[in-house]
Amino acid sequence: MNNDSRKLIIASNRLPFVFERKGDSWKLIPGSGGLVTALAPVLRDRGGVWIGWPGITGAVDISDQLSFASNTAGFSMKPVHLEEEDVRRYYIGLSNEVLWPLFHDLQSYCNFDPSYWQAYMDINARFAQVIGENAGPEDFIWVHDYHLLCTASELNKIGITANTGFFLHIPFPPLDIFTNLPWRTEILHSMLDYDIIGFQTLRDRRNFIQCLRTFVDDISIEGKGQILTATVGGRSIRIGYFPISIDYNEFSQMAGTREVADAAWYIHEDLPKGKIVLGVDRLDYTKGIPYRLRAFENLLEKHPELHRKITLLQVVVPSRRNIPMYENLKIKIERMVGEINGRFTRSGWVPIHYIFRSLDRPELLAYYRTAEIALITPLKDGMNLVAKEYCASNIEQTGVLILSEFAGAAPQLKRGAILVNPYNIEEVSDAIFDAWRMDLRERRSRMKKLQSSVARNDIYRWVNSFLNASIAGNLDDFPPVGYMEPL
Ligand code: ADQ
Repeated sequence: MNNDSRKLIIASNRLPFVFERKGDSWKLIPGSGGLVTALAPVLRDRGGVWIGWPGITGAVDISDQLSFASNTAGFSMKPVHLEEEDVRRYYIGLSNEVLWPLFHDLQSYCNFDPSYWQAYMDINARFAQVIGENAGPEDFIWVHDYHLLCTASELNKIGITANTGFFLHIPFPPLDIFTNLPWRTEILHSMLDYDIIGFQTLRDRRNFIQCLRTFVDDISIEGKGQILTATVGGRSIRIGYFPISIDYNEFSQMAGTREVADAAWYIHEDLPKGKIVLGVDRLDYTKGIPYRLRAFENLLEKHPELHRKITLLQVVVPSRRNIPMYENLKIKIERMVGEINGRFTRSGWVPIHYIFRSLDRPELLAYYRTAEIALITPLKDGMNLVAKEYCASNIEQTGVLILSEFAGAAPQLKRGAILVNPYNIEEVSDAIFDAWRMDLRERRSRMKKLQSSVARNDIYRWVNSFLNASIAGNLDDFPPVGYMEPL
């Protein structure tokens, strides 16, 4: 795969650009999600096609903008068109009101509306159609994430024979939770039409295998190490785990620029009172922001000596605003920030600074570089790239990472981070206190461990590892990517 001429076809729900209306025309904005951050540099380097929904509905001609986006990005982009009703049932519905909460173990947030399923399958078939129009038999088709679990079976139906791979960016839930899914067997069987299936962590793969053993008749699973082989109906499917990462060098080099250094200086100049605790998340109930705010409040209650000496800077990037639960979460966060600030603010010191907008890269890096403590406490997360970005950007090596044990990044980063249960408010509050008073030597030693682990296992290693696993002849010798130890 590395040095042959087979094209790489990427399919994901969204194209790596967002189209936003500006009067009579459309403006292109680079996407901000983890998937875009991870894959754009790779496609740019090797060329290929990215297939996805441009994010707008209706009969709008965006071909000029797509050509422009393709030229700018350095790879071709092909759109999959969705109508309002498709968005409502496939995207908001099955993807984000069923699979997203269920796969993050939040089954009480699910809306198992029966009308969602057919729409989900229809759109997976539409993606397959566009993939089929762009892929030759020798190409490798790499499909991403929970919106497209069933695309391989639709590719089969239209006779596409190219090799296919699938990577799930979010967690795969334990059997007890997955069992609740009304379409559990259909989904598992469809997933088995991919030639290789990748998960973020050993935890996710273990859950998936357990579900396969429970719901798929006559399946056998063999092998050990990073890649297993499942055999069913005369077909073999590779199943592995591939912890995603970041472009470490790009982050650390950019964090060292004058522009970022100046911006970082201004951030601390504005907040001269002690240490900054940084939270950076997409607006999402899986990221645990309300629990985090409670933990910070608990810290201020227990440690009056920290008043005026610590500030929580919570950055939230707007996301999925068309889904009511997300709008409610925003209101909840703003109310909590207001209440805590109302209680503790003193002249010259506001304990929580709240930013609700997307930041450009240098600004984001300035926050990473200058914050003494990063507080990253998702209730569950496939990986969490913010944790890795913080480490890469903390070039003075004085920062402390507090990380949820339920983030996919936890097994890799546990030797340098302080791991916490995000639901345990007392524990998180104690962890902030420990980080606040940690001496310089320990901070340095922990940050060095974190940085060397993220630098070794960067995004390029992730992509190579997935693509090599897709074609490797002998899996016994398959080199493990990154860390192997389970949590
Ligand atoms: P996300 O849920 O989006 O990704 P994450 O991995 O943390 O979560 O990635 C978020 C990305 O958004 C980061 O690259 C970060 O730089 C960027 N970002 C965050 N706040 C921002 C801000 N205010 N302004 C600009 N950019 C901001 C999904 C899964 C994760 C998995 C990734 C990749 O949910 O678990 O790690 O895909 O597989």
